Amino acid sequence: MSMNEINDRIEKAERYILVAVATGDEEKAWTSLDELAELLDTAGGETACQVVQNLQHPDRGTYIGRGKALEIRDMLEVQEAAGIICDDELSPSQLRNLSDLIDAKVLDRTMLILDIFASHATTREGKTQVEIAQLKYRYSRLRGMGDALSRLGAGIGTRGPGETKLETDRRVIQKRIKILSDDIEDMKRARNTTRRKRTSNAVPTAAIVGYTNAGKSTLLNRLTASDVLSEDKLFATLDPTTRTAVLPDGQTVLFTDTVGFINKLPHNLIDAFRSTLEEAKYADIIVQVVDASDENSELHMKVVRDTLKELEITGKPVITVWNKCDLTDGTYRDFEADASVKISARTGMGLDDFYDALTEILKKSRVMIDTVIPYKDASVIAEIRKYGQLLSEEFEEDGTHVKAYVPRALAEKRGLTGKR
Ligand SMILES: Nc1nc2c(ncn2[C@@H]2O[C@H](COP(=O)(O)OP(=O)(O)OP(=O)(O)O)[C@@H](O)[C@H]2O)c(=O)[nH]1
Ligand SMILES: [Mg+2]
Repeated sequence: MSMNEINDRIEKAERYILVAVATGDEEKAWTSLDELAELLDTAGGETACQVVQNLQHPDRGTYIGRGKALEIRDMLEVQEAAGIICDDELSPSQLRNLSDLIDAKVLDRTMLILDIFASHATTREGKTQVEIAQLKYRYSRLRGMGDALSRLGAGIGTRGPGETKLETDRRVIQKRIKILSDDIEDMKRARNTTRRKRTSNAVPTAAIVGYTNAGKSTLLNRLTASDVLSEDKLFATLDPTTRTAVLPDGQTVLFTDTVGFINKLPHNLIDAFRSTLEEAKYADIIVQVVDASDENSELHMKVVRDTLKELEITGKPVITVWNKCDLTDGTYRDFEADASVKISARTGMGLDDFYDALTEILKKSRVMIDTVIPYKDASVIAEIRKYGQLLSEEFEEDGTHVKAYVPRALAEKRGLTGKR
């Protein structure tokens, strides 16, 4: 291959002007634009410049207002930009009007996030979920906006999961959404079966949740000696991964790593990922990872709390883990959590505190048993050993006299009682 051919193959990064409307708090708009720039970087694009327009509310027809749109159109050439990316989800008419006004590519935050999800999805379930979200977004925007879509060419915002090409015919889209949704239902059934198997073992489960890039996968790897992909990119993880960890006191716990949350996470995506996030819904404990070194950690925690509420993942004990404390040494507390610890998943600092907090919470969800188990039920003792904490066992005439802490679920399943 000649050098020219090689150069042709290396796609030039697409450059975009990032645009936000501030409706009062301008600082917040700039912060959000910085995050949009990170998203663009993750998608392989480049930020040309950032623009904030102060308005009482986003313009219904053009998002930033006609005048500003024309101003930006004139900036495109100087900035060598392929188009603009708006920091909010545009309505179909905003998308169409803006696209006509600036006569270049127009993307929004949702399209960008969907694009990243599409390229990061690896499992069949993940790919299907992303494609549904993309198709739903397209479906509501196709009518009368062939132009805006064709301007996008083949770049960011048009990429489907894997090899699939994104469909542009409304009728075909509707059919495809139906097929994919049925597929998801099947996968969900399989997932439920696996989970039931797991819960019938009565092993406590903990879901690791948090803002994207907080260090969830790094923590999972640290706790369970695995090597789930972790990188300094947004949304490195899309599919939930469950691994076993053995705590210092010998007790087994299952940890599930989940997809990260982000401010203004597209609704279609939340819906699409509902089934994988059910792993968190059925967990006994929520481990919330926060990047303590990020100046926006408060906002991130609020987003995580709100998203969990929306997914109806509530009423569970929460351990808030302030991560990346190798980079910062402030005082961190979360008064809404049941426990709050400072750690570094990277260096291992503070892990003992984490284990202590976890053990303490697990104890509360465990019961003390003091009972005689007939010799023919020896397998129950094996279960206690595996999932609980055996304090003493004495061999008596009609069976083994056992004192132990066991998960409540196991006690109930085996009819183990507190008094002999
Ligand atoms: N300095 C420092 N960096 C960390 C720590 N934990 C994670 N990181 C880094 O933070 C980045 C993100 O880590 P991940 O574990 O991929 O984060 P995540 O929450 O799984 O992110 P997504 O899956 O993308 O939502 C990586 O570059 C990690 O190496 C830590 O304790 N200290
Ligand atoms: Mg991850």
